[in-house]
Amino acid sequence: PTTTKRYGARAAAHTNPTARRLLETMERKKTNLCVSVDVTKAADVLEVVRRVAPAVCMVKTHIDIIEDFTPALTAELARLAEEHDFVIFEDRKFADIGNTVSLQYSSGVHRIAEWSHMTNAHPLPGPGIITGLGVVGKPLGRALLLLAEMSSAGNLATGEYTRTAVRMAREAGRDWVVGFIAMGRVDEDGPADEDFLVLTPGVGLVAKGDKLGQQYRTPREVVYDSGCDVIIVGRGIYGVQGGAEAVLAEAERYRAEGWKAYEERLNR
Ligand code: S5P
Repeated sequence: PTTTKRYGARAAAHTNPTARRLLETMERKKTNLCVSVDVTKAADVLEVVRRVAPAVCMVKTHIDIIEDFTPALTAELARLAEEHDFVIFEDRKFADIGNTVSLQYSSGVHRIAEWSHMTNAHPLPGPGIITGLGVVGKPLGRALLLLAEMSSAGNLATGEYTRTAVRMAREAGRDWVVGFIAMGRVDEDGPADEDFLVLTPGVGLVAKGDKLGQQYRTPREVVYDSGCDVIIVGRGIYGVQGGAEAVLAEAERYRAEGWKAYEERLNR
């Protein structure tokens, strides 16, 4: 059902403020591209983000890989998100019991809940992980995604595991669990008025994979064939040869491909 609706129309009907903001941004900037900024120096993170900002609806971080982390980095990311109109997604992949994840989300050096609009969790520990993160994130208007599927070869998130993830999201409610990391429309069996976001990593226009099990599909395969909402691209963009200029050009190329596939999906 969601695959035939415009992002803007979906925004208007959504009850979660972060999901609404993301969908509005996608419509306004004409982009379903999330850039995954997996570099290990604060200055390099900010350089990539400043470059790709015009082309993205979302920036995804792994804050625990930064070697010179200080709160100034996340403050600047938050400022850039306002200036350039994108959502920040800390790809933390929480995977512990409710009490522990609520501490990991709110505290430590990174204080993820303070600056990251969206984060994600493995459904593995059961619904307590969703509740535990919700205690922290819900009052702040944040949003949670569940990892229902993964892009890497041999992963265990398939079949009944995936179906249970979707059921857990439905039971938690879309004012907190707004969607999934998945490779396709895992929510297809839902009612017509249901709206989950599907964000999909493992996207590349050149490489087919890496040496560690990552598997890539094109933006068209992900958005048109599989009906996903957001493409997540890391090394395909920040790893491109040719310096800073090339990074924006490559982001713009993925943005154009992803948007074209979305427009074609609407007119199918
Ligand atoms: O199943 C997954 C889930 C995620 S969030 N597969 C993934 O690759 N990711 C993340 O997406 C991964 O942690 C990395 O940050 C990004 C993909 O990076 P790329 O360089 O392979 O595009």
